[in-house]
Amino acid sequence: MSIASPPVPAPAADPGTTPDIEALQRHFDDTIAAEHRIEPRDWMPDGYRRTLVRQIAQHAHSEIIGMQPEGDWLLSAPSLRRKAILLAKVQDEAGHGLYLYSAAETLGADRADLTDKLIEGRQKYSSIFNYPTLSYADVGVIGWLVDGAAICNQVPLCRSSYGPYARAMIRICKEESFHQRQGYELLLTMMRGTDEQRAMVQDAVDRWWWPSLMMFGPPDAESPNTAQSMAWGIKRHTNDELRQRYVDMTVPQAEFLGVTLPDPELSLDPETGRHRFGAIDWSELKRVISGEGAMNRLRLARRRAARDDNAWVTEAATAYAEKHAAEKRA
Ligand code: FAQ
Repeated sequence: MSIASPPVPAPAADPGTTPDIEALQRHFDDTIAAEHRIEPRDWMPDGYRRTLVRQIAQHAHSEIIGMQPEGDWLLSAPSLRRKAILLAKVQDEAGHGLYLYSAAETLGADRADLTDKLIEGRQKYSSIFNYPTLSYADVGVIGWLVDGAAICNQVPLCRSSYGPYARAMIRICKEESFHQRQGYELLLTMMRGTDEQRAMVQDAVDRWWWPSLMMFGPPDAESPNTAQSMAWGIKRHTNDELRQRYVDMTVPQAEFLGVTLPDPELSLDPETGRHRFGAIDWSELKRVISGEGAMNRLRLARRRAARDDNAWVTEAATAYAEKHAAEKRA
């Protein structure tokens, strides 16, 4: 299904008259119902704007904080080839963060303010990045499972009703697809290696499987935002639908790889063709989201240091831009 820009312009109020909010709301509702995109210039309800800023900012923060777990292995990559691949991947995540902060800026958010909110714990980032990377197999498993979950979640966002977000997601998903393949290729290489390498991969899968299922968010019955976000066309599927899709996609990949997913209840339901899986420990997700995961403090401390240590770059760039703007005006 494609989403086009609205063919009919929103009703404009004559200068000096009070805008007709009901007409604007009707036009917004019609645009959403027709599966057309909302663009930055369009009128939108405050709740729609707030929800988008919340989700896009959280997504951007996740990409930037998400550079850390794999970034920890840049200096210890086992070969020049692996280092070059990992460098490219981590750099891509920075790019994703930038596209997403830019999308948030089209809604009137200020990027520096969003970063402050992240550092002060007033905005979230994905729970998955609060786990440590203990061996190089973790780099492969992050590519396979974490990027795999991210793709599952993000491909439908390419059809999100907000134009700048949807367009950013198209490019991000293409790059995430490369990320997943490099992770899977790394794991295939290790699985064809020594017993010790195979054990490293299995250990990493054991640690990352359940947290990757939690990336999709709380179960639908406990997800306060899903219903409204779906009505607005921001989200296209519920958390549980996407989690199920991810399990169904990943089980055959695990079999091909030769690893065991750490869930004794995992089984194929022959009637539905879908996989049943065991109960997720939701108390762990709550704990990690509330800042008590193994790596929360370190992740935010590093982000804070990066902001503070590099403030002079922002100041210099701002002064340079102001100087040139003044010269132009003169
Ligand atoms: N972690 O009502 P819902 C990546 C919060 S990028 C932390 O279901 P919603 C790429 C949620 O914000 C990964 N918090 O919320 C990469 C809400 O709190 P709030 C990030 C979570 O928004 C790979 C509350 O719980 N992807 O991996 C989590 O409708 C490798 C209630 O939840 C995105 O952000 C969680 N897992 O659905 C980078 C995708 N789950 O804000 C580097 C876009 C829920 O009300 C290396 N986001 N919460 O205070 C989404 O699709 C949605 O926002 C969901 C949550 C599905 C994450």
